[in-house]
Amino acid sequence: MIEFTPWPDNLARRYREAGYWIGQPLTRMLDQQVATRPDATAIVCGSRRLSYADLDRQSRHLAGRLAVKGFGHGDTALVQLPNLAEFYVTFFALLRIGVAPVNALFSHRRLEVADYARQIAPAVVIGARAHELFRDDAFADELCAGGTRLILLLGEDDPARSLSDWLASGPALPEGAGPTPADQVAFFQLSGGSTGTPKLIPRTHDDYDYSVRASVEICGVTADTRFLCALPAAHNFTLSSPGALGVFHAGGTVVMAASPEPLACFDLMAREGVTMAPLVPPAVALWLRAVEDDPARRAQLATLDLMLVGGASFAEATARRVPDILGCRLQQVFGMAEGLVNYTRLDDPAQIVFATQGRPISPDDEIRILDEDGNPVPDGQPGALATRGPYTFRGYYRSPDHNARAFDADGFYHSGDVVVRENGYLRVVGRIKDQINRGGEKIAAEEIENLLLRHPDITHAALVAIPDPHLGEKSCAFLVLRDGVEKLSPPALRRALLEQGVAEYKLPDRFRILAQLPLTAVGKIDKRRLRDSLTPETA
Ligand code: OOB
Repeated sequence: MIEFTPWPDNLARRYREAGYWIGQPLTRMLDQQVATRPDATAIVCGSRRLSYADLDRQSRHLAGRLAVKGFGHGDTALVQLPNLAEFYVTFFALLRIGVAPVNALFSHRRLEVADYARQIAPAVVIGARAHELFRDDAFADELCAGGTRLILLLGEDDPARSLSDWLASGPALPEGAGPTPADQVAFFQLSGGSTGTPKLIPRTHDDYDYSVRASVEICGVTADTRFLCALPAAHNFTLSSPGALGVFHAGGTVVMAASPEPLACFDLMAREGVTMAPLVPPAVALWLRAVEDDPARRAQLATLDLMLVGGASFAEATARRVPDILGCRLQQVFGMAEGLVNYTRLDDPAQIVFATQGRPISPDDEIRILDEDGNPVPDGQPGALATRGPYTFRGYYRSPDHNARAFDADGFYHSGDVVVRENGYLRVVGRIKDQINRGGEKIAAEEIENLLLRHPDITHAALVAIPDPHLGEKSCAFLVLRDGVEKLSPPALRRALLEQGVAEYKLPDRFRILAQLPLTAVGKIDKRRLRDSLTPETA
């Protein structure tokens, strides 16, 4: 069994009695579709169309071969696949035999992937030759030296290691193989992070399945839904809010796209009749501009009924343009990989839809909004968000110190967001966690500061958010250099970071060299002053 912090018994009982936790593995959604409509299209991926029967069969092939080799409960897997059908086939295969995956983003590089491997010691690694990490065998060999027993790669020639071969055929599942119990860890989500190392979030079948089923209701997903997966498939938003899993639950179709780039997506949407699309705010801005530049393109979006926007702050003025220009309804989503997801509702008045980030999924999502002393603030006042509920986790994987800070004595998770609540609806107005939200991609300041400090010429480093008209936020690194060193060029600094294997989206957009960093009264780096020192021109 994989260790995790469970919910206290009284709450677990409540969540079961309320019908949130149904005691079934996540694979039940696939089983249900295969039993009722096996020939319906589950996934469109380039020129390939996978029916639910195909998705089930391929995932059983991989599950069978893994199980026969002895992989099963207690094992973990590290998966890094691009937005292709294989992502879901692999996900269900692993769940089917109780191997818990971490799904790394395809933009993650050596630093992130190696750190996930260090944390979970994966028995299996599933990657792609198209990713630089697996272009040659050096990294794979390292993983094997560290205890990984099997590496499978997409785009591999050797049949023993070719993911495609393992999906093409396989034995039946051996007696006794099956998913982990529903109240145990099914897989790990990735935290956006605010500390030096990325944290992993254990999610159980019970809790995740509830968030998916409830999201399907709230977002109106049906068997007729044709859902665009253009953001990273592994992200909580695209996976479960309502995400591809919501679509599989309802028996609809997931249409895979490599990125949210508007022109490619528009062609795909017109061809496949896409009805629902989740996007981050910067992508919405690109879509709006693409249609404004050439209004004839709007015809390609004729079938688009609902756009979900979340992951980062969405300006009300931009939100208001969505229905007119793109010709679809808007639903705002404020969620987190740790659990809590808020949606505006489809029957909410326009003012709520445009100006708030919605309300929680569940009547049993408990929300506290707290002042600096931890006391509740009145409605309408900003405060720090704390929450617990039937699908909000109770602890990061093997991170006792961090958990002691992220959770309070009542088991509420403090998300680090500053929100205002009015009539039960939340608006996200700020952040206290030391994180940069670069168009929905999260950067933990401390992680990048630590990497910068490894540079021999840097003595102090502070990464802060700067406002950006396109991405919402970009990052600026303030640096103090070693005595005698006058200059470090931004390209050289970026190169030094890339050489450490960090994902490109985490590279600072700007660098500023200072003689010293301003300190607060208690001697911490005064990031507010650093942020304020960046006027729009210098930003
Ligand atoms: C989603 O998940 P994560 O884990 O990448 O990031 C969570 C954080 C939140 O704590 C908040 O700081 C920010 O992203 N965020 C938003 C937001 N949605 C997320 N900030 C402002 N407005 C929003 N609408 O980003 C995520 C997970 C599930 C569904 C949607 C987004």
